[in-house]
Amino acid sequence: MKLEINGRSVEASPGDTIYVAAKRAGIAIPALCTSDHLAPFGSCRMCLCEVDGQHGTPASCTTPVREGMVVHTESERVRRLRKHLVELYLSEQPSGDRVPEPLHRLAHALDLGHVRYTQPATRVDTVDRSNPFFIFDNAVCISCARCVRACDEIQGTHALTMLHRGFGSRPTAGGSALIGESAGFASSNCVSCGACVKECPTGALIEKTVIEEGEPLHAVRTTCAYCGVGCSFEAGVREERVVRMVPADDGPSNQGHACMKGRFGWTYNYAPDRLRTPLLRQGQEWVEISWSAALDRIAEEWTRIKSAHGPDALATISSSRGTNEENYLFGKFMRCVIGSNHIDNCARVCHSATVTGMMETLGASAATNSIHDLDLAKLILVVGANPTESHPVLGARIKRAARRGVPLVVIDPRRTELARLADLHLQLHPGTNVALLNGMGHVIVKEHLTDTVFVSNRTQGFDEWLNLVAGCTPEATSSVTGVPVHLITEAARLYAKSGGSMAVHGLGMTEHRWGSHGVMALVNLALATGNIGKPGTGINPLRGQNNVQGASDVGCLPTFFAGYQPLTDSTLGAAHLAVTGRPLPTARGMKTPDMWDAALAGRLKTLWIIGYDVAQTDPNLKKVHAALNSLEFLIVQDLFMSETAKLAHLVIPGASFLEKDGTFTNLERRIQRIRKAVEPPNGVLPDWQVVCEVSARMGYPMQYSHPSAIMDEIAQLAPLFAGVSYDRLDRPEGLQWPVPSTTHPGTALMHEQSFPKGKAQFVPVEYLPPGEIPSDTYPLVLITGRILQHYNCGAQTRRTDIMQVVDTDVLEIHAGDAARLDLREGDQVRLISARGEARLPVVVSDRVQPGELFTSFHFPDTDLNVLLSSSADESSKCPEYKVSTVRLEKVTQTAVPAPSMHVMLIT
Ligand SMILES: Nc1nc2c(c(=O)[nH]1)N[C@H]1C(S)=C(S)[C@@H](COP(=O)(O)OP(=O)(O)OC[C@H]3O[C@@H](n4cnc5c(=O)[nH]c(N)nc54)[C@H](O)[C@@H]3O)O[C@H]1N2
Ligand SMILES: Nc1nc2c(c(=O)[nH]1)N[C@H]1C(S)=C(S)[C@@H](COP(=O)(O)OP(=O)(O)OC[C@H]3O[C@@H](n4cnc5c(=O)[nH]c(N)nc54)[C@H](O)[C@@H]3O)O[C@H]1N2
Ligand SMILES: [Mo]
Repeated sequence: MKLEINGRSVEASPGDTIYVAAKRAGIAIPALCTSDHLAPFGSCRMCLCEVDGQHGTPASCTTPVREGMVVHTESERVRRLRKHLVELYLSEQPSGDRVPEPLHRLAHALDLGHVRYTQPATRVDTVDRSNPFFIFDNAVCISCARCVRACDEIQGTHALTMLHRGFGSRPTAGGSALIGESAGFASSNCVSCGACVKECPTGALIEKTVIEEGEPLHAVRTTCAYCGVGCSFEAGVREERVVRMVPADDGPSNQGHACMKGRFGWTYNYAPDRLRTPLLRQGQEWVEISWSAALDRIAEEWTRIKSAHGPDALATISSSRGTNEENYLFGKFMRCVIGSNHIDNCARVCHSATVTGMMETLGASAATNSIHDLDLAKLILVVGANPTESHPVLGARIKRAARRGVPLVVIDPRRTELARLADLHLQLHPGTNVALLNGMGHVIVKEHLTDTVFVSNRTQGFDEWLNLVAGCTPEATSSVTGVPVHLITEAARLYAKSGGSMAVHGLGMTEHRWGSHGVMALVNLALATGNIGKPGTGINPLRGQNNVQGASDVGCLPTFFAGYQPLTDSTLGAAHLAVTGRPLPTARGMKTPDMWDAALAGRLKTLWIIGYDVAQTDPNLKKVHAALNSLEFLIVQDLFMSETAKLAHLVIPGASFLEKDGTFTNLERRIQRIRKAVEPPNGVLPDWQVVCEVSARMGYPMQYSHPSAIMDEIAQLAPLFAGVSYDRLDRPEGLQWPVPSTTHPGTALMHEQSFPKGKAQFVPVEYLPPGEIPSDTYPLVLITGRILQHYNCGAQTRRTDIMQVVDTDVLEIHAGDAARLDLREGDQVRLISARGEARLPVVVSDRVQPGELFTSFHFPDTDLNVLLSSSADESSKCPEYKVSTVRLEKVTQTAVPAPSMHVMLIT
């Protein structure tokens, strides 16, 4: 439709507001309370306008367009009213330098000199400094409620509300808001995502780093280096120092949103104990050595060991925290210089079961759909994932969908935030996914809810699956899983009948004795109901690390070359030789757990570990420590002196994501740029340059002028990335692989027409019990996983002000178990398994069921992973982190009072 704004003809769509139509046409209307991310609200009144034939001056941000409408936003009357409004705002504000910038600009533009109204209309001078990352200064607030709406509409946490009326009106967080004053952000359920700070138009909410260091002078576009969502950020830089990270509005996966860690948890970059110099162990001492001495030493030791013991005595574990380019080069180094495939990455302990399960059924292991599909799905099924803590920006998107009325089904033994919000929560016993998913299959078949056309055109092996699920009655399923029959039936019906069901899954699916079977059982359901290859459907593993997808994609796996090409492919072998000048070793290499066995057996003599704290995060730590201690030469390359680094012979400092160029690939296969915002400290070399230097010293120079040249080589050798180049990546959307040619736009949705295997394969999988079942000695089941505030080994988040929010791992226990064991909140307990013991404080929590416990693994002092066994999924070797049996003993310690602890459970 057409309308006229300020004499110009403007095109608009039905449902647009005047403000939106004007903005699209390039007509700026002043506004303070509007935001592209929020529903129209109309509180600030700055955007008022006149409409011919209509009385009054409506707010353009809340007035819908009509065909033929004639609008004036700069008429004499509108400008007069606007000027008066600005004057009223200013009358409440402090004067001089403290006048918020946008009001200052408006006053100037409207020629507003003198403010006629004065005290006592000034705002209450209250400042809330209780949040560790930002302050709220009511004096410069204009009560537009953008912060309150951001918390409700973007993050879905509802931590803020408007308090009082009239002059006293102001936003507040938490506490006893309803009865009067608030206790501030720290006492609220605020998750410090920063959405309110970003939305605040006046700077009443502002980052503490900006107050301390000053406003940034320029910004560098980059990608967050925590989880696999891959949020785009603008790194604000002032005087060679990052002072603020702001999520980018055109970020394809985050659309301007962020979480606590990405938004505020980057200050580890400036931690005083960042490694700055290579360190060599001499006896019990660490000695600082020069870069050239360190690089020489690696080359010498590796040359010596290789010639004395052969290539099987050397291995590398690469970092899913590093870039694609770095990871590719470590793979290349192992293949071309050492001549083996002994390289792995932390995908092994994470989603390797997804890779195996999806490869076997679909022929490709990555997420079939995109994050955007969460907005298209007609039902969202979350299996063993806790995205509001582990992938918070994606979690917030699922919350928004659920609040729009999209059915949400959650399968998780714990009552997570999404489980509370879900239409159905299937609270199964840990380790029983296969049984539950087969049981849902039984209902789908019995009630004729399969998609017969899809099954016959696109799949094979259906009859074998039918045979299997025929025996999996809801009653039998219920007795194994503990999920009531009616929930199993209802969930199956909803999933099959929605018209577009999207499954997302996490480690509650993979980190099990039968993890890859769980993944296959889920794929079977998607195939049977035709929920794959279409928008808003699919199988979508929520990959964990910022670049765990990429590290595997570019070949840091002992079983595949870059692009998941089989090592024995002769065409690949020829191309490899032509491009690298060296043959591609065809024998499979060692997986990480094989490396521990080889080290203990004396076969593996040296390991080079990059950005991966195995000595804290791998399972069965006593074994891992023994393996590391038995090495002749351990090299660890990290930002910090991690638990693994403490066991090394040589420690090499790393450059952080803010200090280097490269690319990360997120959980929807999206390759995105990271860009150097600041110099690394003290001339630290980025990981990719370190491997080039060592390689050259070992007689195989790898010369690249820039990481873009490394990407060009990846594109040359891996058909999945054939069309990827930095030129093409230099746009906000990046590129989603497969990108088979330089003109191919990338792939948002996989398997639309066919599967890499042609037809997808049903793989019937029977339920088998977890590695350990509760016994009299170990009667409780321990689930381990993560919390919102800390990240994996914690090396980074523990070096930020996040410590003011959470400063310990805690053991969550059901109230009934706590009472039975005479435990009170804060009591220290010994957690004992067949492998060893850990010590940590107890918190009573309704997130866990009776007989089950939960804790995280973010603090080394907890020694948590000492408890876990080496039990793992058979084919992928993904460890069984999610089920261990334990018993609890209260630590009777009278002399020392319980330490005060900062804890915040997300519910
Ligand atoms: N804040 C934060 N975010 C992170 C990380 C972090 O450390 N902190 N780590 C990153 C990494 S590396 C990864 S891999 C991802 C992981 O992200 P998630 O997969 O969400 O991680 P977890 O919390 O380990 O486990 C998810 C859920 O599985 C459930 N679960 C346990 N056993 C079972 C079971 O038998 N069946 C089912 N259906 N569910 C079960 C747990 O109760 C838990 O809620 O997060 C990434 N993001
Ligand atoms: N109990 C239990 N244990 C678990 C899990 C669980 O669910 N339960 N989950 C497992 C999973 S899924 C994973 S992925 C692992 C993750 O565990 P880890 O990979 O060990 O943990 P991270 O904290 O991700 O980071 C490892 C190291 O990388 C360093 N680093 C970060 N960026 C860079 C860089 O650019 N260069 C270099 N050189 N170093 C860098 C950090 O300082 C840190 O020391 O933990 C596993 N452990
Ligand atoms: Mo992970």
